[in-house]
Amino acid sequence: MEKFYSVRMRASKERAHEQGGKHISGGEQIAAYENVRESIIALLDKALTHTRGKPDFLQIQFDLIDEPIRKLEPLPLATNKVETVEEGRLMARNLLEKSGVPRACIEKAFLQITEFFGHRGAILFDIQSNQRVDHPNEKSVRVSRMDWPTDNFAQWADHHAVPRSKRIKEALVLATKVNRNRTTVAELCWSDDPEYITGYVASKKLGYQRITKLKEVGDEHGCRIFFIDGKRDLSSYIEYLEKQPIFIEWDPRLID
Ligand code: PML
Ligand code: MG
Ligand code: MG
Ligand code: MG
Repeated sequence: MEKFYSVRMRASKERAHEQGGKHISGGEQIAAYENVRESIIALLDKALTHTRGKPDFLQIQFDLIDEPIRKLEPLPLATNKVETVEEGRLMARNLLEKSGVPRACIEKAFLQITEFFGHRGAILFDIQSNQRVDHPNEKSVRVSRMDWPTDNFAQWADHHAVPRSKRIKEALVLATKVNRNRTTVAELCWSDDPEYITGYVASKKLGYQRITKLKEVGDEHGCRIFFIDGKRDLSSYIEYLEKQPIFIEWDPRLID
């Protein structure tokens, strides 16, 4: 069996993340041994050229994956065009509701949303108790060990007339891993990169629903919230997010 390595990067400014530094960039790849160098260089470039600033803390690590890598079909994609942030956020709330997140829970999360900005990982918000349930130490959860082989992604992108953008690829990889799990009801995300204003709502039910404006240009506040069913086991869910290796693989015979 071919061996694969999980390669991951995180970069921050004014100290490391755990010492309260500002998050600059993070990234995940899975590579065969002969491609590890290329992955490390790609992640290094991502961190050194980031629009959130020049990092003064950077960590890149790799480790052997010793369990089977599960394959998942990418979520179907749709793009919703909006003109204003208000329209975008209203659409996000409606898509969350259609995905099965109760209205009261959506309102509660939006009221608290400024507390969810500035984390490097994701916030877990339970739809049963209407509150944040990832760790009290405020660490948030980092989804890891996932990738989409370049050629298959390029085929998918060309077929869907989507740009072959690394950003879209990385976001769809994460959204697919997260939303194909039964504990996830839906995800809400927009970037913390000041120049990037498109975000999305994703769920099993609606797929990956891009929304073209969820914040103003120049705004460095991003968020990633997983609305989850807290009746299910939280620790095995977090274990899945952090540890289960996933490859996204699009089958061109399945036209969505
Ligand atoms: C990010 O930049 O961290 C998230 C980007 C989410 C949207 C990507 C897209 O579909 O355009
Ligand atoms: Mg990020
Ligand atoms: Mg790669
Ligand atoms: Mg970012």
